[in-house]
Amino acid sequence: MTQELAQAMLNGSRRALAQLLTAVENEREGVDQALAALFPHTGRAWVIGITGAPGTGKSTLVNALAKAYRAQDKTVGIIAVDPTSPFTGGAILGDRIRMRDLSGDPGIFIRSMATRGSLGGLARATRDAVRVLDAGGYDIILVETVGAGQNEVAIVRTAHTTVVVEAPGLGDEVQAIKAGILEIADVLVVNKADRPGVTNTVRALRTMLELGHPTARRLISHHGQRLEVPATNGHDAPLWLPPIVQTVASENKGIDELAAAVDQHRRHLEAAESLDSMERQHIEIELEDRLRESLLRRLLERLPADSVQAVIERVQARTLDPQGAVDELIAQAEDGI
Ligand SMILES: Nc1nc2c(ncn2[C@@H]2O[C@H](COP(=O)(O)OP(=O)(O)OP(=O)(O)O)[C@@H](O)[C@H]2O)c(=O)[nH]1
Ligand SMILES: [Mg+2]
Repeated sequence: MTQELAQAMLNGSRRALAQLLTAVENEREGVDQALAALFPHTGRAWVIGITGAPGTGKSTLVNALAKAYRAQDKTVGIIAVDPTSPFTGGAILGDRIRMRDLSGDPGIFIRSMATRGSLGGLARATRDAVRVLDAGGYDIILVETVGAGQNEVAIVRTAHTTVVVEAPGLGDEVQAIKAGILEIADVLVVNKADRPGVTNTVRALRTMLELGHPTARRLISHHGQRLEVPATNGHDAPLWLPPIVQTVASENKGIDELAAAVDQHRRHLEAAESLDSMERQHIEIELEDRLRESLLRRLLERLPADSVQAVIERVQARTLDPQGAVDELIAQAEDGI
């Protein structure tokens, strides 16, 4: 059934695309075969991750950026990932309303996704959803996630360009270091630049960026003058220092500059021939994730129903150590894996 959906989507059916995304989100039976059929058609889209603290304006920015790409005649797929409970649903409803003005355009496809299971499940669903849109022929794929710990790391494993969104006056600068979110930024956005405190936020971010990239610029002394030269990564490819772009997403200000910065990052990766190694790294991480997930599932399927509970009790009673418990569970399922 999903195989036919895959074919219908490749033939341009929007309805089939929507159904496939639902199948991915719900891990429906047969979805793996559909994804396998689509896989040869992937690898063309440029995937942009948009992450940042709640309320910084990510959805508004995604909306504005999508319009800018449409003006360049590029088609755009949007995935808004909501890691919160599916029962609150507030954020998604808000996103739907904010992005409503995009919805009549056949060159745009928007999908919100919520976690139902683990964070790992969400990362997998997001990756697969990106693939579906990629195979569907969308030129640009925008993935919005709330920067809340491990989420933004998952996005980096999917995105070519990661945009980190900050806003003035939230003490976000401090949050950013705590979450290590700056380290994953290819482009930094200070949105809500119409609000007071913008210059402070930009200055704080710039300082932190330079601290975080101590090799990004080298100061050399040349005939008594201090010269700044770009450092290299050892292969004579210049390092990328994330630009800081100021935007007012709600007024469409700074959006073309943001699109230009993303484009520059893309050209940087292409010129430095880093794209191949980036893709190889993404694949390696993905295979490791999938392997871990598959092996665990197989192991659990082969164990008697109460064996995990039984070892938990023994560990709690200190009659078995945790690694011993793992060895024992594996031994019980040995012939199965
Ligand atoms: N003043 C101002 N308000 C903005 C700007 N951009 C967005 N907003 C407003 O900020 C609020 C939050 O915007 P969203 O786009 O929903 O923010 P978000 O980061 O997607 O929020 P979550 O998905 O809930 O984390 C909305 O009321 C927007 O209208 C801006 O540039 N300036
Ligand atoms: Mg949002």
